[in-house]
Order: sequence, then C-alpha cells, then structure tokens
Amino acid sequence: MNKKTFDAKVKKLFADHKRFIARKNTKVKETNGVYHRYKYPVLTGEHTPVFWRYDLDYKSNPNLMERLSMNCAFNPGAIEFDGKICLVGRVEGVDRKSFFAIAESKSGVDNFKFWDYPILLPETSDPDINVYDMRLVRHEDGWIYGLFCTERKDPNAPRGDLSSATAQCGIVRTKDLENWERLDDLKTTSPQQRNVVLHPEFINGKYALYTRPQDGFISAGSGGGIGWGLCDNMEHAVITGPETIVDDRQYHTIKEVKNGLGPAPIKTEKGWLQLAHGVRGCAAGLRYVVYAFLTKLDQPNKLIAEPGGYLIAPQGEERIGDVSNVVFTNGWVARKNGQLFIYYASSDTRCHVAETTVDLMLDYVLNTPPEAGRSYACVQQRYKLISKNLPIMKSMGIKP
Ligand code: M1P
Repeated sequence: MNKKTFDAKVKKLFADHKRFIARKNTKVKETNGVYHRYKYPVLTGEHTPVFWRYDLDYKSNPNLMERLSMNCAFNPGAIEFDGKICLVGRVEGVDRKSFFAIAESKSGVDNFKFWDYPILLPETSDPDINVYDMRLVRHEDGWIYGLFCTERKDPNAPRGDLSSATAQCGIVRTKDLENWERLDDLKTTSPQQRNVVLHPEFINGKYALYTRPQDGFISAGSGGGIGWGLCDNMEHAVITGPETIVDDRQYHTIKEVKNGLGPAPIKTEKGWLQLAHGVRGCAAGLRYVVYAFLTKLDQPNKLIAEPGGYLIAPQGEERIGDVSNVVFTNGWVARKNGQLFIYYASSDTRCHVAETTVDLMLDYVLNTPPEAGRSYACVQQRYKLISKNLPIMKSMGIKP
C-alpha cells in the first residue's frame, strides 16, 4: 500500500469509529414494567479507540494491521462524575488479559468514549496476572474506592497444572479517576475472594465490606453466599474472623451454585437497594442472572425483602459470547432525578444498559412475591394472582 492509500485508510478508520461512537441508542419499547432495555450495547471492544489497536506509523506498519487487537469490553464499574457517567470497563485484549479503562458519556445510554489512556493500575509487590470487575464506590470518607478481582497463578498448583488460580480482592482509591493509589489486597480468613464490594458508609466507625468467600477459584465450595465483614482501615484492610452471610445460596434457585454482590448498594428511604448475580448449573454449563433485594438502613447486612427469581436474564444476542448464558453486573448509577441506569454485561463480551428508577426498583423488591421454594407453593402464588385478576378482568370486559 502506498502512503497515500495508507493515509486515506487511516482517516476512514477514524471516521467510521467516530460515527460508531456517535450512534444514538434507543429504548426498547417492550418492558416488564420494571426496566427498559436499550437496542445497542453501550460498551464493546469496538468502542476502544483506533489508536489503541493500530500502529499508525507508515514505516513500521505499512500494511495497516491491527497490532494490539481487542477482544471485548464488559463488566464495568460505574459512577457519575462531573455530570458525566463514567464506566470503568473491563477491557480485554486478544491475549486474554483484561485491564481497566474509563469511558464517559453525557447521556449514560450512548456515545461512551474512552479516555485517551487506559488506567495503568499500580501493582503490589505480588503483581496481578489479571485484574477485572471493578466496583466503584464514593465512600463517606471522601475517597472513591475501586475494589476488583486480582487473579494470580495458584502457587500450590501441581506441576503441569497451568489453570489453577487464586482470586483475591485488590483495592485502589482515587479522588479524580486519574490518579489511583494502590492499597494492600484485602485479607480474610477465606481461601479466595471475588465480588467484594465496599459499603459507602461507615458502620459503627468501621469500613464494611460485602464479600464472597469461596474455597476454589471457580467453585464456592463450602463458602459462597454474599458475605459481610468489618475492617478498621482500607490501607491495610483485614477482616478478622469468619464473614457472616447476608444472602445465602440455596438449593434449586437461581443462586444455587454461587452468588455475588454487584455494585455498591443505593441508599433509599426504605432501605439499601442491592443488586447481585446468581449462578446455577445446567446441561449447558453455568447460567448467570441478575437479581435484586433490599436490606435494612441501619443494618445493611440484614435482608428486608428479596423477590423470587431473577431481575435480568440473558436475552437474544446477550445469550452468546465468550462465556455464553451470562449476565453480570457490577455498576449502576442513580441520578438525582431518580433515574437509575443498570449496566449489565452479557456473556463476558459486551455491556448493556437497562433503565429504570429507584422508585420502580423499590416497588419491585417490596411487592414481588418471594421465592416460594417448591412447585406446589409456586402454583399457590399463581392461584392467588389469578383469582384476584379474574374479577378485575370481568369488570373491565376482558375475557380470559
Ligand atoms: O464468567 C462469568 C463471570 O464469572 C465470574 O463471576 P463469579 O465469581 O460469580 O463466578 C467473574 O469472573 C465474572 O467476571 C464473570 O463475568
């Protein structure tokens, strides 16, 4: 390719990318009354800048090849910052490593544009091999914390086992989303941790953490459930003693294999609104869905209400990706006007938004029937609904 063609191709790459980022997203009309999906994902590998992928120097890349290709972008932490919605995405190159990068948008539903550089996350003395799923929380101590999973090779894996890994909770903090201070990894008595989330307020003068104790890297084993523990400081965060369980996993439910908290909870007048993921096993492998519950204002580790079943499950193209049949969330933003954006990723590949309001979510968690526990009781729940509805339908002239 001559230099003239090269330059023209480069310009086209940028123009196409700009058009892609500027694409307007539209709300999907159909709704279950709780939230609206949007037509397009809000964050994908395609959203990453052209100059993160191509070497634009004609001398070193005369064939204009992608030198550092991108695989996907998903599972973002989310925060409203300076009037914009910022997503700290889990961006994954074709080398399987993920890293964090901020994309911002005014609307929160489209036009997410990555900042020029991804986050160069400081390491500890024991370098992370892979980092992912940052939960952002504006804590009342004045810092914005980012809690994420740090994965390293299992030092006790037998020779030849190159898959066994350990998961722990890494911690960073910032005031401006640009300068990040790395703190010690969280220490708990559990062998591994993932999906750890910092509660935004002090509890009895201590930092409170939602945890997910687990025996192995994938399997919760004897652990599992969304845990809870307190620690004195975040610089050297230690939860001494076993974590107590806020929301346990249960046989024959959406969270039978494991569960984990999503983003940090939202404070409402009725309690702390919580979002989580639940995992069950089936012939197709693990199925991840998103569910919600409410906990007490003065005791955020105590359940008030938990609707039965899931809030969001993979639908259509969301079902397919690098890890199919997964929806996962670790970011949401409640705006001052009550609008609530739930950022959920599908199949470990891309991220979508579901729009609702805090009031709608409170109605959902407080008035949706809880898990009935067995088929007979489920039918009883339905009988109650049907027998209430039939006279209403009759009075409205609606035939069954
Ligand atoms: O692959 C699905 C999800 O698996 C993990 O979640 P959990 O710890 O609950 O199994 C995480 O690695 C998450 O990033 C991923 O989306």
